[in-house]
Amino acid sequence: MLVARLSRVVFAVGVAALLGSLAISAHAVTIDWVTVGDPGNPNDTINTGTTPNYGAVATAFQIMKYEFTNQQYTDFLNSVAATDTYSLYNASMGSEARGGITQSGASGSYTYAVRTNMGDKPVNYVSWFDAARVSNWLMNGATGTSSTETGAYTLSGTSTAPAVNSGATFYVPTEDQWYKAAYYMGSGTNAGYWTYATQSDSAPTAVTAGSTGIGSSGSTGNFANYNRGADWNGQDGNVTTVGTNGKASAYGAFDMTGNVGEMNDLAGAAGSRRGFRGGHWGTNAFDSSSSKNDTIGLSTHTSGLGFRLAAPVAVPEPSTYAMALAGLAYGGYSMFRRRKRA
Ligand SMILES: [Ca+2]
Ligand SMILES: [Ca+2]
Ligand SMILES: [Ca+2]
Repeated sequence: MLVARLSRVVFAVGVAALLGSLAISAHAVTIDWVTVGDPGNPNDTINTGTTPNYGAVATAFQIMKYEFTNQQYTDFLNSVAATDTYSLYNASMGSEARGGITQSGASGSYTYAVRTNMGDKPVNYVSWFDAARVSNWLMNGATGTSSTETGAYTLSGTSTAPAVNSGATFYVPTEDQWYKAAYYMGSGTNAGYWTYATQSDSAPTAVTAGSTGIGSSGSTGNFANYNRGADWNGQDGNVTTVGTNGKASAYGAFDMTGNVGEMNDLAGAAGSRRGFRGGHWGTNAFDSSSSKNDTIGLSTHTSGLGFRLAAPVAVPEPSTYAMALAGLAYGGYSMFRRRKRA
C-alpha cells in the first residue's frame, strides 16, 4: 500500500521588507524527514540483568533525515532572538572554531549569520532547552511571533525539563525512538538491531574532510565522522557537512553515528537531565555505538552536542498555519509542504 507521508516542510521566516520598495528577502527553514515504521518492534537485547534495553516503539513516527544544522538554527535565531531572552545563542557558536553562527548588533536588534562553510554543518553549543524551544517555535508556525515557551513543551518559568505535551507536532525524540531510528534493521517487527547507525556491526572507518568540511565518504559505506578523523579549519576533528559521512540508518537518517551527539528525552518524563546518543566527531568507537547511552545537564552547551527532532506521522494540516498567516500584509510569510509517495 502506498502511504503518503510528509517528506519536507519549508517555513519561510525572517522576512524583511525594504522600506519604500517591494523588495522582500526571505529564507526558509527546510526540514527533511524520514518515516520510522515497523510499529510494535521489540527492544534490542544487548543488555542483561537490570540494565535496560531500548528501541521498542509502538507507533510509526518521523525523524529528521539530518541533524539540525547551523543554517536552520540561524533562521530560528533571526526569527525570534532579536532580543535573546532565553539565551538561544551561545557565544561559543561565534568564538570557537567548531561553532557555526555569529551574532551582530545590540540586544533588541540582534541579527545572526552562519560562519564560512558552516551552514550545512550540525548546530552545536545548544542545550536541551534550545531544542525544546525550536520544537515550540515550529509547532507554533515558525514565525517571528511564534511562542518558544508553549506548544510541545510548557517552559515558562521551568528549570527542569517538562514532559512533552500531548499533541506535540515537533519534539525531541524519546530514547526508544532515537534508538530505533538509528539501529533497528527495519522491514518487519523482529528484524534485530545494528551496533552502528551505518547498518553495520563493525566500527565504521572515520571520515576525513576536505578544506570546506565535506566528509570524504559521501552518503554510502560504513563510515562516520568520529575519532577525530575530520581535520579541517585547523582542528583535530571537527563537525562535517551533514549527509556526507557514510551510509544512512535503515530508515534513511544520516549521521546518527557521529558528527554531533544527539539529545533524547529518556523515557519522556520530567527531570533535571536528558539523554544523548550516537557519539560525535571526537568520540571513540564504543562511545559512538548503541551500547553507549549517557545523560547531560539541561544547560550543557558543547561542541559535540546537537539534536534532531521527531514528529508524528499524522502531520499538522498546513491550513493551521495558512490561516494564522493569511492576514500578514507583506505576504512574505508562506509555508508549504510537499507530499511524497513512500
Ligand atoms: Ca542556549
Ligand atoms: Ca585528526
Ligand atoms: Ca549524530
